[in-house]
Amino acid sequence: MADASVFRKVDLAHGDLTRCAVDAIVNAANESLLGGGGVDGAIHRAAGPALLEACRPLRSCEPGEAKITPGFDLPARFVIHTVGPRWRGGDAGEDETLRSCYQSSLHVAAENGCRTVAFPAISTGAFGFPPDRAARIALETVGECLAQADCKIDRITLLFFSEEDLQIAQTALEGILSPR
Ligand code: AR6
Repeated sequence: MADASVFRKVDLAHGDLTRCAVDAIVNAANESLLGGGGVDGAIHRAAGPALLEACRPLRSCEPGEAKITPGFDLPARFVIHTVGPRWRGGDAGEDETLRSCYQSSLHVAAENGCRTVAFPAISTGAFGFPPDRAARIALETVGECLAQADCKIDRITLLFFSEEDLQIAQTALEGILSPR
């Protein structure tokens, strides 16, 4: 587990990802990368139609992988599109795929010179992943990435759309920082 001090570089917040002025926001997309509902729909609406045109040549994205486009009309410079797992009860590799979404997104971010990255709660909407389990995986994975000696990311925001989901994540962080 990552040293607790790495979490000084992690912000847990409540808000709308499309308003985040960071180097890259992460989109919880589907395999087609051609848009959808939830945060994906909101990102495409706020970025403008050029985002869809930039996604077409990427063709598709496997669950756990990540691909990058410009942010177009968004305040964020880039959008990193990742595809979370669909919840199937927890024994179908969902945790590993979700972990891979965070790892792949941060890898792509660093490759493109991003220092600040904001994530939504991947898979916890339409894909049905339990929010407490997802928050713990998100925190552990970004903590491990930030703890690597060669990590070039300065700040990671985990952005929750509801106060309730933010509270769940704060409780998950307390559990990681002071395990019983
Ligand atoms: N800012 C931040 N978080 C948001 C926003 C927003 N503007 N809008 C929604 N959320 P979801 P998934 C939260 O369903 O579960 C799409 O149709 C939301 O409350 O967006 O990975 C894609 O095309 C929830 O906590 O993504 C895929 O088909 C979280 O974002 C599918 O949904 C994720 O919910 C992906 O499902």
